[in-house]
Amino acid sequence: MQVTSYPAPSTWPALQQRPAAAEAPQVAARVRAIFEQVREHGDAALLSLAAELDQATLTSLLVTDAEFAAAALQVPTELQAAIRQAKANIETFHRAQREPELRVETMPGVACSRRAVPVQRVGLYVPGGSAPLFSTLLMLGVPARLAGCPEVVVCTPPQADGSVSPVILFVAQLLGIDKVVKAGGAQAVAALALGTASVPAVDKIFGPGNRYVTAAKQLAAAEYGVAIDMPAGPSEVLVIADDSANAAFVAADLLSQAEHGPDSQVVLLSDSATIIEQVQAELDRQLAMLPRRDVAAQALANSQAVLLSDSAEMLAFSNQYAPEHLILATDNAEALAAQVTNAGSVFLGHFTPEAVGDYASGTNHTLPTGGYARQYSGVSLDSFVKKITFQRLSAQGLQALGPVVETMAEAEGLAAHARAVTLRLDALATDSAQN
Ligand code: HSO
Ligand code: ZN
Repeated sequence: MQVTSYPAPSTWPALQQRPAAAEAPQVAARVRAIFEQVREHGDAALLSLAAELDQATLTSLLVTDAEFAAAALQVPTELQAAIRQAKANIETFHRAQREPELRVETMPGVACSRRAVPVQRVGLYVPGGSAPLFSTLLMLGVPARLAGCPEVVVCTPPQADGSVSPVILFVAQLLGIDKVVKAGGAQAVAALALGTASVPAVDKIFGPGNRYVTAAKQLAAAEYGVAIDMPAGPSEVLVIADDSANAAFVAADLLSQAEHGPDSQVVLLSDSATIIEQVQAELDRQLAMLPRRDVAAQALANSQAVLLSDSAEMLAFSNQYAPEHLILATDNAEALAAQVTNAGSVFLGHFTPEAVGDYASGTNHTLPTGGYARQYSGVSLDSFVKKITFQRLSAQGLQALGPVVETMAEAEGLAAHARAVTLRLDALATDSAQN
């Protein structure tokens, strides 16, 4: 980690720089070509791209019943139990996010309401590769199910032998998801956006992925009328540690983020030079023990430790950085948390590693990165619903509100709008004259 002591606020933006959001033009061009290939050749394109990019020869794009049946047998019971507990917690937290229908009478006879209705067709992208993140399927599948989305399709890249991680299939079954497509990368996103014989087109695409997946989601959103969960970039954590922090715990948290990928972002803020030194020593010690130490070391090489003067300065820095994950490794974490204005998800105190939120506390781990925590929320139940508004006016309601609308419509020069009201008011006047 690079250490900077007491930087002037004018130099903070340089320290807060994420690695260039490298949407290289080559990536965008390749993604566009893949969309064309999927549009023209559908399933055949997915099969040939699986062979080319995943080195997998597939007999079927969809996971079969036999593959599902075999999956559970391959998942150790201890892992099954852990997954069930995580699922229960994620369900409990997300179920509590349900909102009852909102009904308000804004004026006598003017009834307005709002109701959450599920997005009808959703596509969930679950990354595969060296570490298939089955936890991501829990984080997306649980709220999709709770929201009541009628059609849920999962895409995940096949392994070279043409299989999908049994743990991913186990989780899919637990969630009652029977459509799992062996497709990864931009081609999976293209299939979800365009539809093929095997892959239904969806309304919204969720899930993290590499640069190609991210660029494909952006293209799907920009040109194909498909919604996406959020712009996704490399994962990141910022830790605020004062002298009450345990350096070994802090180092472990930094490393758990660093091991995600070489471009992961790790930031340590402290008002104690001693803590920074201790954390660095712990990083060296713990790094050596990690199977993914090469990845973690690369991420750490681009990471910052910043010595600041007090907690107010640390919070100001953090709010300006807008981290995906914020860990408050301090005794007074509650007081600091109250002042957080920009962050995806916050972990309070010395016994709350980010890892608990990544897997099992109940909060969602699909969170805004790259500074988007300034304006985006993480995935939640809300991400899987639209809120439709309804209104109904009684005759009295229209008699009260109609003149307001007539006046405004006339002022905007929209005579047809005014007439839609006037005709009805006239009819009501005639009715009451006749009665
Ligand atoms: N930290 C990742 C999520 C994850 N961690 C999955 C482990 N598995 C992004 O929030
Ligand atoms: Zn993680």
